[in-house]
Amino acid sequence: MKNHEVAKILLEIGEYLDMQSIAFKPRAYEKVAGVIDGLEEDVEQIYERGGLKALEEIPGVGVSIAEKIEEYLKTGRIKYYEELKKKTPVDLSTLTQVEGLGPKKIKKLYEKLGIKDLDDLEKAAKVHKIGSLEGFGLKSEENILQGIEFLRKSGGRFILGFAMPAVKEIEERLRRLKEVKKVVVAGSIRRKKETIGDVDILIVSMKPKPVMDYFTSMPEVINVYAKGDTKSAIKIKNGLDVDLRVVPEESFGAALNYFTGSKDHNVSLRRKAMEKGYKLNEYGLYKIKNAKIKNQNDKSKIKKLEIQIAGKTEEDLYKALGLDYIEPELREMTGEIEAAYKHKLPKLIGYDDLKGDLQTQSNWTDGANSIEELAQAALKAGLEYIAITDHTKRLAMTHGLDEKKLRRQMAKIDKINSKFKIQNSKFKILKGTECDILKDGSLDIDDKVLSQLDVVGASVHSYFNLPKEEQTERLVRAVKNPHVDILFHPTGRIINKRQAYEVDMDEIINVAALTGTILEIDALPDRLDLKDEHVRKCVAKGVKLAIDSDAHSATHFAYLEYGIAQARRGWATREDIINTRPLEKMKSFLKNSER
Ligand code: DGT
Ligand code: CA
Ligand code: CA
Ligand code: ZN
Repeated sequence: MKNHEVAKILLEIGEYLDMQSIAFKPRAYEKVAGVIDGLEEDVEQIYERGGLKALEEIPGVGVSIAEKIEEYLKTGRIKYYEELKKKTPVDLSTLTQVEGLGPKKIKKLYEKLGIKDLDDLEKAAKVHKIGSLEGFGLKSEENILQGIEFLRKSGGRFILGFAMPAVKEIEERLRRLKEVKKVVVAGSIRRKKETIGDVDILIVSMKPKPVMDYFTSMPEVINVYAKGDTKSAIKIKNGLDVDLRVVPEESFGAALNYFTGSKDHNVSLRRKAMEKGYKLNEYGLYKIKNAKIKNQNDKSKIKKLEIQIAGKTEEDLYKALGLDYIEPELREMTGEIEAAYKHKLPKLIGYDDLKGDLQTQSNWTDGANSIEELAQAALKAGLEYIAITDHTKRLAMTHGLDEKKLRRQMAKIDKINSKFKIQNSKFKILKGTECDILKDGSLDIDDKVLSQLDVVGASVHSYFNLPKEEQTERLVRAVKNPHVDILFHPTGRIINKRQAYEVDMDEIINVAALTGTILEIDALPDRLDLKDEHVRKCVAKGVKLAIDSDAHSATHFAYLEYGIAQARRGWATREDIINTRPLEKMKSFLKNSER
């Protein structure tokens, strides 16, 4: 289908004409572009069917535009467009997406400052070259910078945990519509990938029209790409694209499976189906039968009949393919299909399995809440214990604790714990630390105090750029330290912001296997450090893991869900995660692992 490419070029021609302050014509091009983008039939087919004449029958298309479309269909280019582009060689389609920038302004920015693309624009705005330009001003410079940030964000991938509140809200609202029978969010969201490209929602509905009307006119919609009876696509205010598809009830499982992906997993399932002589698509799993059919002349013909044998649910689909059910988090083509065939898939840790949280920061350092408030919130979130692990003194900007303050905090925790006991609650606060790992791998707090704590976590917050060998040695030394129970956020990455430091994770995992040191999955949505592949290696080597919220506020316990998702993506079971154990069992595990 060539409609979109053609429309895009026509739109740009209009914009180039607008730059030259030509009257009326730009608007005509813009309109035609809109019409062609919305055509049901492919312009190429229209042209093949009736030539120039047929093109001219498209509303708004005159001879001159028809000839340009013909030229494009024949040669793949439009000379007129290329000449316009040569005169003002800028990345027009991107620049016009920046709020407040129209063709005329873009022309001025090019002529006065040589700005051709988003990077140029950002550089110029940052050094205030734009604010002093006639017709711009400081306010519009600021708007431009904000527009760029927004664009960059929406162009890139979104962090799952940060995008989910908006997604859940839409899902809930759809669920409440009386015309909607079933709603489920599929795609990378269902697989719980760290980052998502867009949102894929499936619904079952007997009356899709009002659902689509509602969906495309929700208050957060800023663009409607498509609206139809079975498929609509929108962009919402935060930059996320959301696809909505209506699927038939009897195909629901097959559609859910198809739109959950991953693509590679789908391809492999389809191959599996073919090996069995079946056919799999997003409507179902089909057996193909040859049937004799008589035509009008009473001659019999062989016709292939497709009979649906599965696909109403995902479970029946996997079963019919001879596979155990594969959880969405595993559908990344890393051996899950073979394991499902051999009944060797792990029983993954469940979303309700955590009993405690071993990394939280209070307002003794950079957390927002008091120890007590954190404990209350954790209790409410269904946990039985948390460790308070405030930063240590080297992290001066967080007011990190020294030995003296740590001792005071321990006394305070004892007090709060006895209060919990008085209230007849079994909830327990553990004394802990997120002890800073110094440049040479030694720790920031003396051994005597460390030995009095219930949970010693250690982590790197400085010297991210050491050579790989040195960084690895530094971490190995910390892992080998007999006081260290858990290595917190082991690679230090922050998704979309900071690369992991250079470190040999295989070596760290090997050493942790020997020392019995626990590695952490940090559940903050932009950390999720360890990555799934690291988790999987830990599981394979018997290295135990902790899933911690790294809470800096009482609301952050909700993020534990994403840490669990990460563990599941790494094929971890409940036994692999130490804080699935009740308090006493978890504590005795920590003691035993002490060397
Ligand atoms: P994303 O959006 O980049 O985070 O990743 P996904 O996995 O959500 O991908 P998306 O939104 O492009 O498509 C949703 C699912 O639809 C995808 O996981 C698998 C299925 N799908 C899409 N295109 C194809 C395709 O060309 N072939 C197959 N087999 N499946 C596809
Ligand atoms: Ca998607
Ligand atoms: Ca999609
Ligand atoms: Zn930290």
